[in-house]
Amino acid sequence: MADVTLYGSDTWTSPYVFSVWVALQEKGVPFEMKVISLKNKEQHRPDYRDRSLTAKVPTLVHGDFWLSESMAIIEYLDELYPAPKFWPVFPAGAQERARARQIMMWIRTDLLALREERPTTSIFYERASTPLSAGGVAAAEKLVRIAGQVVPEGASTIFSEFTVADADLAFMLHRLLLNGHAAPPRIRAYAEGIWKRPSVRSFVEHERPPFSAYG
Ligand SMILES: N[C@@H](CCC(=O)N[C@@H](CS)C(=O)NCC(=O)O)C(=O)O
Repeated sequence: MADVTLYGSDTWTSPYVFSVWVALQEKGVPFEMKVISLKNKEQHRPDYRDRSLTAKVPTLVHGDFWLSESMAIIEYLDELYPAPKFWPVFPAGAQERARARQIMMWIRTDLLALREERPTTSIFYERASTPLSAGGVAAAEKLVRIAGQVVPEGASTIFSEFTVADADLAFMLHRLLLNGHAAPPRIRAYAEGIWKRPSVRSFVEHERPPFSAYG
């Protein structure tokens, strides 16, 4: 039996669960996946709420240690299953690692209008049907500009190897791409390349309940 359990949502739409899932898949460690219904407020059940602290997904359980917040989980997993035996979450080199963390934290804290107007349900369920607001357009432009700066010309990853920062950036870019928004060809090619990775596909293609189940 795996001694690591990951809690996610039953709709498989959380970008934060996605990020942890990719890290676990890439590390190749066994883990058990458990899903809860956010629509049914299962995150607020006292047994889950009190152990996760934040009452959110993802939450990782390792033995009797419960941890939520995707960045904290990913950093913990990287210490639990370190390189070189396991795939490293972050690139080699202090500045590259700092850049990866910068990108991941930025993706988690900025571009609110884009996240609201092109929610992850528009990736996995029905596409968005309303145009972006001025704020959404500004967020989309910022995303594309920054992707253009951090992904080198002709490269398929931000750093010399794939990292979770690529998974996060490609996920955010797919809010645009799958909803019919234009992106420079090399940014589209980058995001679509990352989207083909088996660790990413296994989340993207995971079975989901019907759209009405999302809450
Ligand atoms: N900063 C957190 C965000 C986690 C988060 O917002 N998870 C959402 C699902 S995408 C959630 O659990 N929502 C339920 C709620 O807020 O009640 C992380 O990086 O893990």
